[in-house]
Amino acid sequence: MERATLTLEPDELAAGALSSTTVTRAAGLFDHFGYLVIPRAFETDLICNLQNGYFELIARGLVSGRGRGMDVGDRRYMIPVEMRAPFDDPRLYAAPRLLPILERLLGADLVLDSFGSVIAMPGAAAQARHKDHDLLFDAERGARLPCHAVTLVVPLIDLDAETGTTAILPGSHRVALGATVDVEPALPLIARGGCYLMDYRLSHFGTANRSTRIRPILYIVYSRPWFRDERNFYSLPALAMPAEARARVPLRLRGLLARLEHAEVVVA
Ligand SMILES: O=C(O)CCC(=O)C(=O)O
Repeated sequence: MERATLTLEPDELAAGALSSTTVTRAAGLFDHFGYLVIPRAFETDLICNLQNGYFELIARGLVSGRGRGMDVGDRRYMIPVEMRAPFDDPRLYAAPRLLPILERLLGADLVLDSFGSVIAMPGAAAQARHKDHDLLFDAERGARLPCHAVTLVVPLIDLDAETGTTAILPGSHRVALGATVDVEPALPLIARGGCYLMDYRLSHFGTANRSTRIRPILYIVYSRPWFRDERNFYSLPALAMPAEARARVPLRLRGLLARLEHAEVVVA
């Protein structure tokens, strides 16, 4: 069992909502470890739809690695995903079992900052350890601040020792990248439906994919409204949703998706 794992109670799973005790426990674990693994965060049918949708994109050549995204390691690519069906499902970007935790961590006026995926091809070597973004201001001050952005990772296949996972250095959100963190990495090997949240300051790396299967994960970033990741999205679109999907966004979630107002639409 991972150190920072949030196990949901049967009544929370049935109701699809979290108790305030669970939200407080989740926020405390996240603040301490810098990450949180949440098995059974999503409904199985949603993950099946997302998996089918992603494999369809691959079949249509839209997730072909080079040219469609950015190399982020050996045979590993970051690929933007347009938020059209099934990726426009509010149960994904505003998951009822996750949104209360994200709101507690980032404030009620949090926004979706980017929506994409990382795909590790069969045989991909491990990534170099990194943080997705520098600490704010300088390392000493940035490490002491509350969290300003969170990455939600949603695996689209079951993660096991062969497919690999994301190796997470617990507590590394509180130190600069080069600083020694004397801890064993956490290796969330979770089944589909589970996810992990990572503080944007966390040191981590994708492990090798030793299987013959591709390993796609959705990589979705939420932030406080004053932070925008310009570092990783200078050439790739951070967010894209076609007009017909935008029209279906529930009113209560328009604030969360406010950045779509300025986002370009990627035509597949
Ligand atoms: O492939 C993974 O598991 C993680 C990828 C990642 O952390 C990154 O590209 O920043």
